[in-house]
Amino acid sequence: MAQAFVLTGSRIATLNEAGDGYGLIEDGAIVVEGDRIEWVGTSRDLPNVYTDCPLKDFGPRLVTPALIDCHTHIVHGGNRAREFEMRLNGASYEEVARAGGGIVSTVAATRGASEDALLKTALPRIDALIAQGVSTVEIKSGYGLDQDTEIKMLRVARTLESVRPITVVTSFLGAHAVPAGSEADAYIDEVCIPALRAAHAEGLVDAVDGFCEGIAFDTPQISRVFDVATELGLPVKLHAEQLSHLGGTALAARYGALSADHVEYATEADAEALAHSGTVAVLLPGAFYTIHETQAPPVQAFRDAGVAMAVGTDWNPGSSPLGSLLLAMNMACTLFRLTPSEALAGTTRNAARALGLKDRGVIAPGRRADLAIWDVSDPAELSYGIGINPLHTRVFGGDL
Ligand code: DI6
Ligand code: FE
Repeated sequence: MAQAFVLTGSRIATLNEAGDGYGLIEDGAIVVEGDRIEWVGTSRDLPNVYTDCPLKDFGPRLVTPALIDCHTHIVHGGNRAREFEMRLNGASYEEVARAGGGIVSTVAATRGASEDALLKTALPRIDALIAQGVSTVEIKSGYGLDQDTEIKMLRVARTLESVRPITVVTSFLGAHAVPAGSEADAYIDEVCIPALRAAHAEGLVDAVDGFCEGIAFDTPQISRVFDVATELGLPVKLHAEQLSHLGGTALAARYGALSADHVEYATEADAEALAHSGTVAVLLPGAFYTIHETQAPPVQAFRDAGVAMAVGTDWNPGSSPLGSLLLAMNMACTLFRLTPSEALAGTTRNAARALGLKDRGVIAPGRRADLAIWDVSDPAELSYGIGINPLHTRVFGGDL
């Protein structure tokens, strides 16, 4: 096991539950042993037992938990820049769709790409997130919509964790869209659910997701997928109330989902349901921005009900080609009126909760030593900057 060391000299935002939301410690010290945090506090209170440990003084910088992107689709083939240009040249969504655009085009590109090709295009995306201090990333399937390709996507997600210093958490998203030529109910029963069983049997699935929306699946169809997830002992999460109110958020709460994501059209009653089930509301400002949505999530209702809020990039080739979790934090503040403290909690403590991970997301004894050291003094600078990356050093599992 690597020798213990003491990280000193900096301001620490522990993001623990208590205090001002940041859990700030001035002139703090963190004792790291192996891949865990042993102790955290002020330098003057460092216990004698650690005084012989090597010091690593990062000076007047800010230390936070490493960031967690709890909602991405970074494994996919092709890109949708052409349809972006078509739309800006006045083409309607229908004309784009008729030209083969939309999720359908990404499905075709993903089906046609080899596992190696998908890995090759995903590596720069995961490297971009690592460069911003991300240590844990959730990656979904959902662009195969057939068993072989859904499994191919999840294998690539697992491979990413073996070739990069990062934790990958996978979500099966077979219920993402109805493939061309298929009927929704038949697709759920004859393709999606068998693919979920096969992917689970191969150890590729950490959670099960779905897209509950008029252009995707209704609550009865999502329920059939969630019933199988429950039978397999897998947690669930749901893209819910993104474009309309279909009852997805309430459904997610009924299943005790880890998270309900997008939730622009969630109601106060939905917020109460999420609070009761302990489900995290994952805010995805990148999609809201890209599709020019006007209905912001009911952030004040989530606050009033005590719903934990997380923030993710939703990095996908269509509705959110957003490659920066720091920019997602800025957008969550500017577009959804989150405070900088809520935005940072949304990419650390609450993002860990949205993934069901209890061993990270705050700086506290026993948690993973996943840390980010920033060239800033005020934690608000992390959300304040637009397209600015002040990362100085990322510590992954205790490794500098
Ligand atoms: N919601 C979205 O915004 C994306 N998927 C989903 O469930 C759209 C994905 C795409 O446009 O490729
Ligand atoms: Fe998404």
